[in-house]
Amino acid sequence: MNGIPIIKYEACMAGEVQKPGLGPLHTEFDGKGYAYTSFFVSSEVVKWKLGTWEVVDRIPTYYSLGHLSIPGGDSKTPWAKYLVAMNKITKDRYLPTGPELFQSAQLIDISGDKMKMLYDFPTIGEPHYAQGIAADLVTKNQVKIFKLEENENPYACKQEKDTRVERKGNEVHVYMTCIRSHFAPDNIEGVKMGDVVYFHVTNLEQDWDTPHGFVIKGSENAELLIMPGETCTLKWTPKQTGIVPFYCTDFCSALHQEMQGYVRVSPAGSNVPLKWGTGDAAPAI
Ligand SMILES: [Cu+2]
Repeated sequence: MNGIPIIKYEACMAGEVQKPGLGPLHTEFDGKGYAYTSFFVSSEVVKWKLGTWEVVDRIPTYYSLGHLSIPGGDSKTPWAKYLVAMNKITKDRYLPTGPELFQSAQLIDISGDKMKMLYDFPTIGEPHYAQGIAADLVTKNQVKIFKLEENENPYACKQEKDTRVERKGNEVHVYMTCIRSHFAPDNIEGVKMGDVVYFHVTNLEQDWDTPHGFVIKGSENAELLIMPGETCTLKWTPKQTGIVPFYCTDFCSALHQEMQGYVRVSPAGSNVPLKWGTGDAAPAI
């Protein structure tokens, strides 16, 4: 049809499971010769054998079972110990939460001949074709930090003493660092109305799970979330004169709340020179 070949149903059918249940929805395989099909209308998982097409086991689930997931179930070698049944509706199962109630997922042991219900838990939605994989595929390959010495971002600042603020016409470039629990510089003046400010922020941390956030009050586009060893840039156009705070937006330590600083914005055409620093070196404001 329209150039697409249509294969006859009988020509591609290996077998048919007779009267397995109502509303077959999704089938996953265990790599041991069995298939598991979810039944949307009769709310059950049905296990059947490839080749003989006979039903060998069935287990009820909560209402309107949708998709199933066997970790690795779409590969040649599934980790076929568990199956997760994802249900679309779970009336009366959990505490009321307003007009919409939670859906649920159920963990089923499929390691033996008989399926065993192990656990059920509330969840949101019913993911279609959700995949599970063995944890060590992720844990042994995960990135924990970006090495600072390999940071080739042209706006990177790899040590605090190199932080600076540079003017190029009406562009102001702030080369900034962050580390628990301060920004450098954290006091900046000499920015004027009509300037466009670029904050190039390098996270100096080389520890796992120590991102820092960066945003300035009135920022209209985004905030930054900077991973250890990474440099990110935020563009900001001041809207009015005065003192404008910037701050870390990602909880990073007990002193996270102190992780902030200020930019003084002067009137257009004023001759306030660029100054920057931290602590004692900060310009008086
Ligand atoms: Cu913080």
